[in-house]
Amino acid sequence: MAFEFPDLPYDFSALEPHVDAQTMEIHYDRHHRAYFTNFTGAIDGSPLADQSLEQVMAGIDASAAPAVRNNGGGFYNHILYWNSMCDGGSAASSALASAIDSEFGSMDKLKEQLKQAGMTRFGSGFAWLVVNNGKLAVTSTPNQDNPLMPVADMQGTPIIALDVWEHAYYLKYQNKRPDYIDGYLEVVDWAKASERFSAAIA
Ligand code: MN3
Repeated sequence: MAFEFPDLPYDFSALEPHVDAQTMEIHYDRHHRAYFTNFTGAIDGSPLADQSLEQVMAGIDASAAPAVRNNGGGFYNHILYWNSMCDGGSAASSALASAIDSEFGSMDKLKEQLKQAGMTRFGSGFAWLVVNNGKLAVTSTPNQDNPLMPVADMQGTPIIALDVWEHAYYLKYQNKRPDYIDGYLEVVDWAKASERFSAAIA
């Protein structure tokens, strides 16, 4: 199969004021596109080119080529990040909402854990809501790693992705990562997250 660089699911300005249009344009059109280009270049002509992106991620162990790990992760992670947000945010399904209540106590408690995971990820990386062994959990990964990779501290099926690289927020928020995370949490697409949750526990 040939990998394709997907469209952004909304306009650059859709997430204003929480994520500004200039950041979105640079993030999508330069950062994400560079990961895509470098990833497809790195796997060109190799057996990985015939796998799905999820299969490639599941094969990233400690011996994986850095060009595949970093650029493949960057390609996958940003697709999920864009699809973790929408204009104005959205509501969780009753199934996801009740799983959040039983696992974290409330949606607010989950947001606190996501914020904490994003704030305490030193340097660059991502925070995640995942399904791990059938249960929701919050985790984080360094650089462009993700929970599909066997190298991750906690493996699982990603439900939402929170990019905490400085390129995700520095133009608007400078060093104030906690304020960016608060903004991100205002625009989470819990409806799409609910679809991923349902698929993950099926
Ligand atoms: Mn990024």
